[in-house]
Amino acid sequence: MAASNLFTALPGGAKFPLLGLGTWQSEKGKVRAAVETAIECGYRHIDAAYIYSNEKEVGEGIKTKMTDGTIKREDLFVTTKLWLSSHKPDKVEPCCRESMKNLGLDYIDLYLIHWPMSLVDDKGVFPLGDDGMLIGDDSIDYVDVWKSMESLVDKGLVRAIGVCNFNLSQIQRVLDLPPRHPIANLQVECHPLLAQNELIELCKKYGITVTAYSPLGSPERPGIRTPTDPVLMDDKVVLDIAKKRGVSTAQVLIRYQIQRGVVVIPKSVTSSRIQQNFEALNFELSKEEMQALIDLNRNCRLLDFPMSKSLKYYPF
Ligand code: NDP
Ligand code: 1BO
Repeated sequence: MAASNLFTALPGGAKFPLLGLGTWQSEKGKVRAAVETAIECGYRHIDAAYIYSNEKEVGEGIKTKMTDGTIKREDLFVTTKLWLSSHKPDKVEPCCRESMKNLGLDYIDLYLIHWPMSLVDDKGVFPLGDDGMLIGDDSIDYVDVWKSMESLVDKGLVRAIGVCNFNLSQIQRVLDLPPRHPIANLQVECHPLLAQNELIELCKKYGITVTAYSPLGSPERPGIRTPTDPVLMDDKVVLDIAKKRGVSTAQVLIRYQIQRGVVVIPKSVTSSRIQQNFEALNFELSKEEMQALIDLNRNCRLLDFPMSKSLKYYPF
């Protein structure tokens, strides 16, 4: 049976596909084909970011599939993200416009603040000090960045806005602003070892959709590994469910999010995996299997962006 997309809804009612293709660390020479394969399989949601430095190639993949008639612009949901060195009020719109140009799009479906911290804007996109830590601009408050994001909606450049990597109190501060445009989405690391129950509960209360990043445990994530680091796709509980069902552990991890109503964006540049991951839309985990995955939660964060730990507003 061919898989077909499932959707959640953004606050304004726009359809938001529960499964999307991640593109962080997708090599420039591979990501165009990955996007094309994904769209051919049925994906209608692509997750990009300015800092991934591959938006242009992502855009080429999108363009090919629009030109050959596989999709129309309105069939596709594209997310991208504002980088931290573009948080000043006069830098937000240019960064957004650059992403639009890179992607070849005249609007973005969902534009996210990538992190709550800000970086200085005169030393490149990754300004590192002698201590190897990122150089922040502590004069910028993410609440003001949010206000700049709202003006992008007013101008029609983006359809919805949201945040990534904000903690509970940071989300609450944005919610406490006089109502203008809603927080449409929170994108955070999320998988059975880091279920994010509190954040999801808060988001549910305020109608904010949640996207799970690194849903497969991000095996390519940068940083030093120790032998005790968990390998999510090799977890025994996940393996047992996969074996019993005749699916892959990646499919179990993707399906777990879909059944929680959480949007999920596994990254792959491998055609067979892109297809396989999409087929997670095709089966259902039982109540007992879901409970076994829920019971794995131990607040284990795999990505903590260590070189930003000394910055004001570091969220974790
Ligand atoms: P994932 O958890 O999605 O894991 C991706 C890795 O798993 C790649 O190495 C990929 O290999 C491999 N893989 C994919 N499918 C399968 C499969 N079926 N079987 C075995 N291996 C598989 O990691 P990411 O950290 O990339 O997270 C996903 C996306 O979330 C990112 O790409 C990005 O779009 C977003 N993200 C956002 C962040 C934020 O701060 N907002 C932070 C981190 C991620 P291969 O490609 O070689 O097939
Ligand atoms: C620093 C970028 C993390 C992936 O979104």
